[in-house]
Amino acid sequence: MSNARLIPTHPIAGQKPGTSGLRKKTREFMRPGYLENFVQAIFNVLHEDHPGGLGGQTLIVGGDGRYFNREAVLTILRIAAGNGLGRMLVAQRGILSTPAMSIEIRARGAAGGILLSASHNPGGPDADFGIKFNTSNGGPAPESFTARIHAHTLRLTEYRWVEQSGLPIDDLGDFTLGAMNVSVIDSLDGYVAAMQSIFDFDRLRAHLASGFRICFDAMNGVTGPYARRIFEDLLGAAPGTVIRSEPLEDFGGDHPDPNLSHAAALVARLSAPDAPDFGAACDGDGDRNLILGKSFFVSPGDSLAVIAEHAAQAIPAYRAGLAGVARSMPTSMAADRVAAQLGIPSFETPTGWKFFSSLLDAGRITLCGEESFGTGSSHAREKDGIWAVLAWLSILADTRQPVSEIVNAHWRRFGRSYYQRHDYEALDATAADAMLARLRARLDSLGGLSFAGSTIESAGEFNYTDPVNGDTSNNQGVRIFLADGSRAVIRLSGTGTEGATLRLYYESYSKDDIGQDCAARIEPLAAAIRALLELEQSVGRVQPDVIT
Ligand code: VG1
Ligand code: CO
Repeated sequence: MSNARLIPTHPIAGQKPGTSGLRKKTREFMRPGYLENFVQAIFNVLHEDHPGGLGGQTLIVGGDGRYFNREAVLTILRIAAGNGLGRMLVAQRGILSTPAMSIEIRARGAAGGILLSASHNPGGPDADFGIKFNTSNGGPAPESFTARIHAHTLRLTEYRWVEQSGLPIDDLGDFTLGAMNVSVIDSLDGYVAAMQSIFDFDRLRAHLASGFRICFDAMNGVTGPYARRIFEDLLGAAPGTVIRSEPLEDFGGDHPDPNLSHAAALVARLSAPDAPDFGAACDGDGDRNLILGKSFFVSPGDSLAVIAEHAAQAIPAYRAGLAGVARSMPTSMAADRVAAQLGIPSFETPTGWKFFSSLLDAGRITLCGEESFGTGSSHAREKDGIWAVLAWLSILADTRQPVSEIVNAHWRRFGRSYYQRHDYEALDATAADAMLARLRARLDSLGGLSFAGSTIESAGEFNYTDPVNGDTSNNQGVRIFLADGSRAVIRLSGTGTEGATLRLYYESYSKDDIGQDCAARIEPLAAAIRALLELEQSVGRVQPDVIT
């Protein structure tokens, strides 16, 4: 640490990580000291946990390639060297998908990783940026850890820095920065090898060679190079199978969010007369996935349930069966029904992938997922978009049926959870908070009320106690259960960067009546919730900005 400089700084308010790290407007991150403070706060926590110093520790750094990614990587390298870190592995050009980061941390025995992404949110100087710390299990740091980071941001007086110009992060190889060893590692190799160890690539290649056509939309995010290597080079899909495959700093000006609204071009392609058999997309940092058949959308809750149903049969890594399945609380209950049928436990966790980590680490679950287009397994501690696409390809190769028939067969066997999420974005935060406070104050009195053609059976906050480590996380969303088996969930987003985002989740289950229009089925429940919240009077909105 001999040549480390101590740069004076002042605490900055508001550096409190949310559902998945600290996310803010890019310009805020570019303010002098903003990124530096947060990174130093991470190192302060690491110093507390390693009183003997960080000389023996390895970290990994990379991000989804959005605007400011490179500058942030270079800043993190200099602060890491200033803090006496022994070794930093940096992804080539600073670009690494979120699931690849998780897999690399685990494979290389690193103490953790610093990941730069605002995920599915737009990139650019006037858009969004984000940073989070993943621990040695490869997963997002738990709340106990991020709370310590936040506490440090409120009392920092300096950060540590090694000045050195011309850091060659574009070329594979090693260099030193002060006393820190830096290795530039390939961004794709480790991830691709992990996928080859899970799936039967020969079988998938044969299925594609038999004329099965796919289209993968990388949405100008980080997955383009991974997808080209896997789908085109290794599995032999036709050149051009991967569209929008060039990672761009601003994702081409679009939201790299794989849902029916933002992946509209892919959705249209899957509805065209010459549509491919299977379509998929991933978000900006590669952890979310969208699954489509010909003119058919697979809702994320169904996707998790279908993968759970078929995994042991269709995917070599899960041949011995699943230990259990978990879903986030607002996610549809479809996976629970598969777990019950398989005779394995199912778990319901708060929103955010970090809550799956303890269950995965303890071997209590093999698969997990969220309604927000996240699906994953014990191979990583982040959701994994390309993994989900390969899981679906495996099921398609195994059953030799179209996507729509696989899902319909699932519904015939287990019944169907009609499901929608309605998002209201950029609301006045004070008004949104007040609306939820009024709802909370009424929760105890709602039982027995006539509601959406049924009756409210119970209403309350979701409070969670982690079954492995006993950690508690309270007030994770309001749940309203009706006597007819349907439910609604009301919560505010923890990833937004502008005002408040209200998420309203609706689920209505039918054992036998599986062919209805989803929106029509959901609407009475949605209308009743809007009325209960006095949505229009409270926040001035009726129509959601995004429906997924
Ligand atoms: C949203 C989703 C949540 C997901 C999180 C991070 O959080 O609802 O399911 O884990 O984003 O995903 P929130 O608090 O805004 O509802 V990603 O792909 O942004 O890392
Ligand atoms: Co993401």
